[in-house]
Amino acid sequence: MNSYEVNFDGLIGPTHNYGGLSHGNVASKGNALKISQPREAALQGLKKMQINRGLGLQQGILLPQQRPHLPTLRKLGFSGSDKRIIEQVSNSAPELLASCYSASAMWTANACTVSPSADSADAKVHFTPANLSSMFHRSIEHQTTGALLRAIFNNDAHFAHHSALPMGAHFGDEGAANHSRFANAYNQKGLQLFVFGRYAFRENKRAPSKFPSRQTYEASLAISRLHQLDESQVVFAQQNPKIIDAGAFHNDVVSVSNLNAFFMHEEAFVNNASMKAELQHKYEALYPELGDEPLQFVEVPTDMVSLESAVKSYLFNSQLLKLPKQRGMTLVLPQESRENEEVSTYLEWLKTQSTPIQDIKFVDVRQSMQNGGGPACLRLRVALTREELDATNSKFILDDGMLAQLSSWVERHYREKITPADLADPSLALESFVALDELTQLFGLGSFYEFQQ
Ligand code: SUG
Repeated sequence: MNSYEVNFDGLIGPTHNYGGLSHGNVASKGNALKISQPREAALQGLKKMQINRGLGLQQGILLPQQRPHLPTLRKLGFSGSDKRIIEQVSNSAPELLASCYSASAMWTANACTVSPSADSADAKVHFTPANLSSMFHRSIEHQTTGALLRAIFNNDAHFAHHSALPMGAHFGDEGAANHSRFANAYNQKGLQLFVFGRYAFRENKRAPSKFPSRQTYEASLAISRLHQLDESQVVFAQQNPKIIDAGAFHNDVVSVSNLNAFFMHEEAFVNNASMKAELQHKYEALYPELGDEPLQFVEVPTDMVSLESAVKSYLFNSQLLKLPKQRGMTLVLPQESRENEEVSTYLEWLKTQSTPIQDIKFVDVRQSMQNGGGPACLRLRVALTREELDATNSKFILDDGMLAQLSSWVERHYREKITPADLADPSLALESFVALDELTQLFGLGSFYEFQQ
């Protein structure tokens, strides 16, 4: 094998909590102020990484960010020692606490957009951290994300790093969660699908009415320019406003792809038929030798799975994996899909059909799910050639030894529970920094976090 899709999962940070911070994310709002279980959350995440590694895949990892993020609170006018800042904020602006404590960087599908070297004019892998400008607690992620990506993909001959797009509503960008790539192999030229929720500079275009649409067309277009993609290899499609209003705040809540397969809800896009036709047409032009219908659409009709069930179960927020030597693909779903009657009936039916999805597995990531993050949210896909994988910082490609060390690190440092009131306790901040300091040593990162500088 000489090319890989490496999944980089987010290591769930020690301050994982339910802040109810994301308007339009049904689970985040529904579980607001619940007691969280950070230790369990992180172990669930590590277990998922271990299972996928056990399937014969390369498994990468991205680290949690410094939380609470005191530099943000300082920017907002709070001053003094760390302890004093936390006390001031909890007394005078408690609404800021959960945002600055959020472990939301765990959802690495929102870390950045990645374009593989096979697609970019300069033959490099391109990374643009997502500005996540729609949600305050997420808008403070991109700088550390960029620094982490540079530390992992630290080789100018192979990797090109961009800054996040300008902040603000016009260029709202949520990264790989709204981006899919289709190709015959990871190291062959492919087709990139950019999905957006609204136009920022054009009037009278359809947009959701109830919930925010986080990604703009203009942001997607800017990423495709930065990544030096050819027009013949990109498609832009608008997500159905109705589905955003039903709670699908990212496109990966209603579709997932891998290689030549696209698993999607029939109401996912404004104009399914024209989007599919454009994808098929451009894909055929890329691979004329493949003959008719080289792209395989597995489209789920509303009368089999309603929008409500799709959003509740996170059926589509699954990992569609091509395992070594496997003919078809494996769909790794959140266990909530099995618990939803409509979805489990659909999955039983799907098993009897001839589609690229040959196998179905379930994982328990319930702690993340309760904040609206399923198996697919927890991972960033990076397609790499063998040479690029060799040029990647090997500490971040997991082996059994590192997985065991990380589990032990979690067991030693994480609280079993966090209540909303615990965020006012400065010792939680201290514990988190002690844990992160040890983590940077495990990964040989030096003084990476602001509190270490
Ligand atoms: O941005 N939830 C995240 C979930 C992100 C899921 N990612 C993808 N679909 N790719 C979000 O809404 C909730 C945090 C809280 O309420 O505490 C949160 O940020």
